[in-house]
Order: sequence, then C-alpha cells, then structure tokens
Amino acid sequence: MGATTNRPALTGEYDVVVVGAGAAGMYMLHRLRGIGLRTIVFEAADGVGGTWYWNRYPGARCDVTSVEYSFSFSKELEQEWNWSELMASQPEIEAYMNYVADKFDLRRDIVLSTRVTSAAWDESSDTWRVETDQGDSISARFCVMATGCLSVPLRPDYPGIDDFKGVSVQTSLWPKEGVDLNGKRVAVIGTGSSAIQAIPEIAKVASQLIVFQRTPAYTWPAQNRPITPEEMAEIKAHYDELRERQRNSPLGIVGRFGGALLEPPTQNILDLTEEERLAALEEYGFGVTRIFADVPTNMEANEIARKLYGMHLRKIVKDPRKAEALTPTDYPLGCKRPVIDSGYFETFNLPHVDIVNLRKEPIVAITERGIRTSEKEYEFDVIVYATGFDAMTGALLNINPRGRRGRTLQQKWANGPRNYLGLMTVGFPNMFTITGPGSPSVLSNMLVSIEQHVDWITDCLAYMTSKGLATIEPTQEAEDAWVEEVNNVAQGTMYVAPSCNSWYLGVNVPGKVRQFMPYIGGLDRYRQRCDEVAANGYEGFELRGSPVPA
Ligand code: FAD
Ligand code: N01
Repeated sequence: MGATTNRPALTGEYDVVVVGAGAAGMYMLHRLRGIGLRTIVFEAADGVGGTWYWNRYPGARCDVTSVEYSFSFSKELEQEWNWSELMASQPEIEAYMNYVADKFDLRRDIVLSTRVTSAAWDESSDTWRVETDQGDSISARFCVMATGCLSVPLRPDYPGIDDFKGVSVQTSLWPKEGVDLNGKRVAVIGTGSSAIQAIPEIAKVASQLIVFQRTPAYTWPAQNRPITPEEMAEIKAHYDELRERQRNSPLGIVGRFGGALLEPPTQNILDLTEEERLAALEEYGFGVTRIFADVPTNMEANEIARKLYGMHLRKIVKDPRKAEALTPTDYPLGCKRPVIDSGYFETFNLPHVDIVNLRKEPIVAITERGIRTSEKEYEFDVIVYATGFDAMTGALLNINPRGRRGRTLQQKWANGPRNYLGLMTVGFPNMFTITGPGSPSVLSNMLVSIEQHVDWITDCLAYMTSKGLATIEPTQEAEDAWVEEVNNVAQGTMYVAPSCNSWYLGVNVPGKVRQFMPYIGGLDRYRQRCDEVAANGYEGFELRGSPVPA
C-alpha cells in the first residue's frame, strides 16, 4: 500500500532514527521527544498503526481485552478513550492508533510510505547511516528497530500462483477498499489465528467457502462482547491498579482469557480419574485444557487434555469427516500461539463451508480457475492466503543492518538470533530492537512489552546523554549468557517439543534455523532483570565516550 512519495529526499542528521510507526515506533517517538532527542520515524505504510494498519481482513481483532491491550503512559488518554468491546476490532484499534498519533502530535516526525532499505554503522563518526526506498540518506547516533514481529507476510510459492484469474488476497495485506466476497466462491489457505478469525466472517457472505488446512489448530472461544458505558466508567476508575497488576504479571495480562482464569493452575490432570476428567470437560468445555498444572509440561498429561479437546470438538462439529479433519492429533497443546475464535468450529456446520485436509490432499498448483490438489481442481472467485509471517527476525533481516567491520546481521544471525536481553546485539552498537527475539515479546501482551522496552531504551539514552557517552553495545560474555538463558528456560515446555512446529521456532519459513526465539521466563521476571541491569550502570553493556578504534 506504500505509495511513491513526491517529496524531496531527506539528508539530515538526527539523534535517533526509528524504523516503523506501529505502537512501538509511535511510543518511542513520544518518549524520545520528551528527553529532547531529535528523532525521525520511517514507516513503509501510508498510515500509522503497524499491525492494525495492515491486517484489515474480515474479523480481525485483538484477543487480549482492549482495556489491557492499550497504552498506559497517559492517564489523559486512558480517560478519553472508550472501548466498545472486550476485544476490539481492527477498525477500532486502528482508530485508536490514529487518535494517539494526533493527540501527541506524532505525525510531524513520521515519514510515511518510506521503507528503510539499509542501515550501516559508521565507525569513524559513531553514527548509523540509514537509507530508504525514497532516496533518503540520513545519519543518526542511535537506531531503534520498531519493525514489528509479525510484519513480513509469507506467501507460499505454489506453481502457477500468479496465473489465478480471480482475486488473490493476503490477510496481512488486505486492501483498504476491501474485497467483495458477497456471493463469491472463496478459498482460505491456512488455519492460524488470522484464518480462524476470518473464516466465520467470510462464511456469512460467501456462496461457498473451502478451507485448505495443513495443520488443525487448537482454538478457544473468545467470549467477546460489548463493554457497557457503566463497565467502561468502572475500568477508568481503576486503571492505575490494573496497570500495576499487568506490569507485575508474567504475560502482561490480568483478565480472563478464553474462559479460563489466568492464575496458575495447581491441580494435575494425571491425578484425576477418567470420570473426573469427563466431568471437568463437561464443566469447562475447551477450557479443560487450561486448568491443569501438568498439561503444559508433561506429555502424558498433554495427550489426555488433547483427547478431551477432540471429544469436545466432535460434539460441536456435526459432520464426522469435517470433525476429524479439524482435530489436532500430532502436536501438543501449548506448542503454538493460542488461537481465540468467535464461532470457528460452528461455521463448519454450515452446508456451504467445507474443509480440505492438505495432509491427505496436498495443493499441487494454483491454476487460472482456482486450486488444483492431488485429487481435483477446485474453482474459486477469491483465494485468501492466511499463511502467516516471517516472524520476529524477518523485518530486521530484510533491512540487514551492517555493523562493525562491515559484518551484516544476516551473517551474524546465520544460525539464529543472538542478542542481550533481546535489546541489543554485539557488533551493532547503538542499535536497539523493540520486542525482538530474546525478549518476552510475542509471549506477552505486546503493548505492555512495548512500553517496557521503550521506557528502558529512553532511560538508557537519557543516561548516556547526561554522561556524554557516545556508544553502547553488549559484551560478548553477557550476550552468550543471555542466549543460553533464553534457551534454557524454554527446555521442557511444549514450545520446543520435537513434534512442535511453530513460527516461534521459525520453521514456517523455508530455510530458517529452528530456534525458539522469544524469552519464556515471564515479563515480570524479565522487567526486573532489565531494571537491575540499568540500576547497576548497564551491567553487561560496554558504554564508551568516544569513537572506538577500528
Ligand atoms: P507493528 O505493529 O508490526 O509495526 C511495525 C511497523 O514497521 C509496520 O507498520 C511496518 O510497516 C514497519 N516496517 C517494518 N519494516 C520496515 C522498514 N524496513 N521500513 C519502514 N517501515 C518498516 N499482540 C497482542 O499482544 N495481542 C493481540 O491481541 C494481538 N493481535 C494481533 C492480531 C494480528 C492480526 C497480528 C498480525 C498481530 C497481533 N498481535 C497481538 C501482535 C502485534 O503485532 C503487536 O501487538 C503490536 O501491534 C506490534 O506493534 P509494533 O509496533 O511492535 O509492530
Ligand atoms: O499465521 P500462522 P497467522 N500451504 O503462521 C498455514 C498473530 N495474530 O497470520 O501450521 C498450506 O499462525 C499454516 O499451516 P502450518 C498471532 O500471534 C493474532 O494466522 O504451518 N498452508 C497455518 O495454518 C498469530 O500466531 C491474532 O502447517 C500453509 C497458517 O497458514 C500470528 O499473528 C490474529 C502454508 C499460518 O498461520 C500469526 O497468525 C491474527 C502452505 N504453503 C494473527 N504456509 C489475534 O487474534 C502456511 N500455511 C490476536
């Protein structure tokens, strides 16, 4: 969607360049202005909001309650903004992001429709030189990558993919003007969060909907509903308390989620009799998978919970063929990011909605008329690709920053991402990543993680400015120890089970190294660690006052 700009190329010098104007880039800009740093933000899209700008597919909404998935840095903002639903839809969140941009007068320093194409560290001047696809070439002492964890769409490379004569559309690149799906024959490829939100909405208007599924998903009912004005007033009266609890929680979330309480469970499913397990299933439905302590860590317990999940699914989906196709069987609960839905399984009871199991009937090619599998050709008017993202590292490696001695990030991370606290990586001084690999990031409520990272970076830059320091970079020792800790805490969880394949592990991208990327130790523990590091004079970082000899 990024249009060509007709503005003169920018060539100035700045204190900080920020890449990306999603929630992270916008809040970063606001804080940097607050400490008097001259900042410029480049954004590829022609609007702000990042995720909430790009993902306009039908049904797109957040799955954390919106009062929690919102900025906490301004009490005024909290009091002015009203959320209409527990989990707001994309248009509402995009409107919120735009409201924030206007309220804090952010737009004057955000350069839209401009993609950063390179960033190179100049050792002689201790600055980053950043270039864009619009001919800009600016320098800045610091570079903040607010490029997003889920901002590089992936599309399969099926033979003939460009031959289709109908409309091809990707959930994460959904056009602003929308796509006419009324009365159309629609295919959806993929069954991750995006597809699972879109499918019930598409089914409402399409004449035929066929879902092409490679891996069935575990999904839990969203239990979304409108927020009444009385509830909103009550929330506004207690925001301070809510924010405090969010910041001190492992996920940055304190509310209810998918019907189960977030307090850590204590009872083990392995201690229950078969009758007791069935009674729990009766009482909690799909939520039964979330109420036992041993399910996330013990494979036998996980298997039992998985079977209960399948039993509940078969009660909802009436056609046994569809139910069988939709039932996850070969990977554990807790391996992939939980999916939250509104009537997903029920949608398959509609006569015009069907599912193709790609494990039995793989796609061979995209044709002029539709999709050819190993069995037959299906004809469509619209093909929706809901095939995910090159997550966590994709946007950074696309820019491929060039650090000390000309070494690129692609070279450094050839065997997977390595950094200290998920914030900085050795060899790339003065370059910060927001919610990058090695931080709680996508395992948490991202707005809480974003605020934590932005606040930490702001404090760090204020400290450096006050001491007249030129560069900051982690020590090799600190980086190695952190990488080991990130790996260690993930061991024994379903996230890294041998049968688990997820984008957290990078395995959805052909050729990407299998490595669990986020830090699973909890946002509360992580925050404490970051605070201690800062309080100890940025322990594990090397701070210098003058250019380093080459
Ligand atoms: P983004 O919002 O991704 O913004 C990054 C921006 O950087 C993009 O606008 C991109 O265009 C820009 N950019 C990237 N590379 C360049 C470049 N080279 N040059 C210029 N610009 C560039 N998280 C939750 O916690 N709860 C949720 O309920 C939730 N729902 C989600 C729903 C969807 C559909 C998706 C895709 C993600 C969801 N997430 C959710 C994760 C979401 O990405 C984060 O919550 C959050 O919006 C990330 O903000 P960000 O600013 O870090 O990144
Ligand atoms: O992407 P995904 P997504 N042929 O990677 C399939 C956030 N989010 O956009 O599992 C056939 O999860 C792939 O199959 P498999 C959230 O963090 C949040 O849905 O690899 N199929 C899978 O089914 C989420 O986790 C919300 O076998 C192919 C699907 O496509 C993240 O974004 C909403 C294929 C991709 O699923 C990503 O979600 C939306 C191929 N060649 C997104 N390639 C909320 O509700 C891939 N697939 C908050």
